[in-house]
Amino acid sequence: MEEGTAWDFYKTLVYLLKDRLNVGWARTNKQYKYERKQVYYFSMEFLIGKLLAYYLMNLGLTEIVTEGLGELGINLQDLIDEERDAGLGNGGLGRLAACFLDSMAYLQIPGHGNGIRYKYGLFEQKIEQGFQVEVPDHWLKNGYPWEIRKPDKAVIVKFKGHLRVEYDRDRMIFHHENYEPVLAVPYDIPIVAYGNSPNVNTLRLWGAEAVNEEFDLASFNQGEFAKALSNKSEIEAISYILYPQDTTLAGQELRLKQEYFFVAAGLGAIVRRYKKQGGPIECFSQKVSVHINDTHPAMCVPELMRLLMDEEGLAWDDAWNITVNTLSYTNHTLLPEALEKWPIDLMKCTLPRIYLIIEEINRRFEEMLVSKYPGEQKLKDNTIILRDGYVHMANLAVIGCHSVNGVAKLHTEIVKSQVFQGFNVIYPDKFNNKTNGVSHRRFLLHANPSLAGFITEAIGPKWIEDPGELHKLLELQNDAVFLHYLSKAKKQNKINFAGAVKAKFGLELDPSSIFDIQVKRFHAYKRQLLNVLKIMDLYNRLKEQPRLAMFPQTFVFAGKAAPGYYYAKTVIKLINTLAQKINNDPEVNQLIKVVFLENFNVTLAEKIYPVADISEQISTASKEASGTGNMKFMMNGAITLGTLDGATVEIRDAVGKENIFIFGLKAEQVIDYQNRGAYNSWEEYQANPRLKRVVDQLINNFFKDCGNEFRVLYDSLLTHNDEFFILKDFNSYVETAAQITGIYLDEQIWHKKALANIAQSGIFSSDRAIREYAGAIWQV
Ligand code: B1H
Repeated sequence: MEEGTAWDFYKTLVYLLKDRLNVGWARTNKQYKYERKQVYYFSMEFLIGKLLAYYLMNLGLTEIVTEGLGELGINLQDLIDEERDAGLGNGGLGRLAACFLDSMAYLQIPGHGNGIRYKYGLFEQKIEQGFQVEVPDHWLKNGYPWEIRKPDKAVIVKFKGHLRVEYDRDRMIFHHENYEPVLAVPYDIPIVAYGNSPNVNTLRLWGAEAVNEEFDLASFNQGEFAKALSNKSEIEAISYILYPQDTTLAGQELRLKQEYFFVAAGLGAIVRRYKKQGGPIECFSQKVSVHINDTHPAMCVPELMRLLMDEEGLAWDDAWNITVNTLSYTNHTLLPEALEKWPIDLMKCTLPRIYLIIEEINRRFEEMLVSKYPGEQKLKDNTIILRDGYVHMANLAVIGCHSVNGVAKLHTEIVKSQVFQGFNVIYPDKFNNKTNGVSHRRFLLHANPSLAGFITEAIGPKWIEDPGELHKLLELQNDAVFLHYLSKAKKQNKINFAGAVKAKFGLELDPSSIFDIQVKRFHAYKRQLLNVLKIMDLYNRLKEQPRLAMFPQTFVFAGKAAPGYYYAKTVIKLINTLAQKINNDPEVNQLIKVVFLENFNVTLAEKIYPVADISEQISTASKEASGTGNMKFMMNGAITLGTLDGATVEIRDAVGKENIFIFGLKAEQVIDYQNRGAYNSWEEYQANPRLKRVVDQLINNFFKDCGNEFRVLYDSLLTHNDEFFILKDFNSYVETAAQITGIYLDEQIWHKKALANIAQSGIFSSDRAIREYAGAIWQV
């Protein structure tokens, strides 16, 4: 290979591909142009990861490109490695949005993504001396060849300023004056579906810029003109960085601006496009669906009202009907710290017109309550938008959307019976369930080619387009040869993975050990700490009985903690400290190993799911809305060790209880304990010597030189009464973990269970989820 770096070649290859895609992209857009209803998926996060290798596979070009490059002395894999992993999301919510785009393109639904082009994605995680260290993710540094900047489609978004009201007979006209204009510039990324003549859909990400000379400044007056060119850095800060809190809100002004920024830019462009195509505004909701991914884009409600009234001249009631019929909302969490609320004063000053509309929505809603549910104070407190000095965004979303869905059956039930209990009385028909799904083409076909190859050999390639076909694998449950292939694929994946870990971290993994894996964001409710206590207990027992009969096990962890989340970061440190201790202890390290893999992202995830034997899904029941990692593991033939939480309940229903290992409190028990205040963690601790020992080891110099480092964890369990029932579930977890590893001794039985998991995973494809959204919510 001469001249040019791998990066140059990578970029050239992407440009060539984009050229080739342009025909399909234009054709898709044209096809979508007339008549058909358009779906816009609004999300603060799109965790798309790397695209090149996946798109080559989707286009059926991998082989020919490999050969062609080979003739030039270039290795395709080297170019694939050059791509930056686009980490514009925190975790499940962002990756779900990416899988949904994938499936919409595949199903030929005119589905467009709408989000923010963050200059910095989710931080990169380094582990130094066992601690998480955050490094900025400057992913755009060398440019991003997949995106296409569209300056001609830029729009102005207005912040702050004040309103001047003018009366035109019975109509009020609002003039937004002295505002701070921000230029929203769209960057389009192609979403390339699998297949012969694939659709190419679009992910549109908006970047914030100071209004510049290129833009039509004629539309500004003198004062605005000066302002338009000033505070450049303050303006560009809007699309500077993704907030790294998963399931915790960041109540800052900048975050509020981010939310309004991509909502206003996106909706503005949609209305403009609709009108350009000659659509009468009265029919808008018949031709456009806007879906909001959690409440982060909930300002779609007042912003669409503003567009329809202030810009299109509609009256309130007509605008309201169109708005509600256009919008739909997915709730992704019930954790109180994640339910968005904005201080009224902040919103009033940052978005004066939007606030005014919210106030009017709230006023009319209260009026309805008074006439339909007189005197029902509890109902009112539970549902009104403006309360205690805050704007409650979930209430705004429920009132302003025609559909509200949860992301797993259990979650939807809890949504209806707890958080939105009041709304379920007022609008019972709005609520529905859409269990999450994941792209089986990305996380099985692409991520695990050896397993995918054996599947295709056995049942043909139809499963790629129709994952329900995976059912056919059930006929092979007693086919020793096929079970052997399954085992072979897993083993080979593990060998390759161990090689990569050895090369990168110098750590020796045993590919014939059981790979027991927990990868996800670090959060108290996900209970990585419970897993650690289990491993500590195993260590203790091995030290006491070195001949303890057990199959060798490798415990793998990966995931990021929010930079300000002290508890979660301490759990990461604990895992690394435990890993040091165990991996360097010759008395146990032939039997158990602990690994923390740094910087969990989509790229690493694709390598991890295919090597898992055991999938740890151990959240406190009722806390994990759905989970999607659970589905990715299952598809790759891992067996779940988990609680009955989120979509894991549905995984159990699909595979049957003999093919999954369930332990712990059920959601209703957790909720009941909480309601009665009846849990006492101290009693659990006192009653169980094995448990008491591991808890004490957090603070008694079991970890040398760690001082009081893990005291915060100890205190959370005892002083603060173990909010997430770790001690309560410890016993059944340890027992169930022992059962599952016991099964591994018989390969045949194990792989039969693995096969059942793969075979039943079709319903967890995002194709199924998107079909449900398209049919029941978007009506496309
Ligand atoms: C999920 C979030 C989330 N739920 C706030 N909520 C955020 C909330 O930046 N923020 O402010 C970011 C993310 N993420 C996850 O969504 C759930 O915890 C998972 O259980 C679920 O599978 C996933 C997709 O539905």
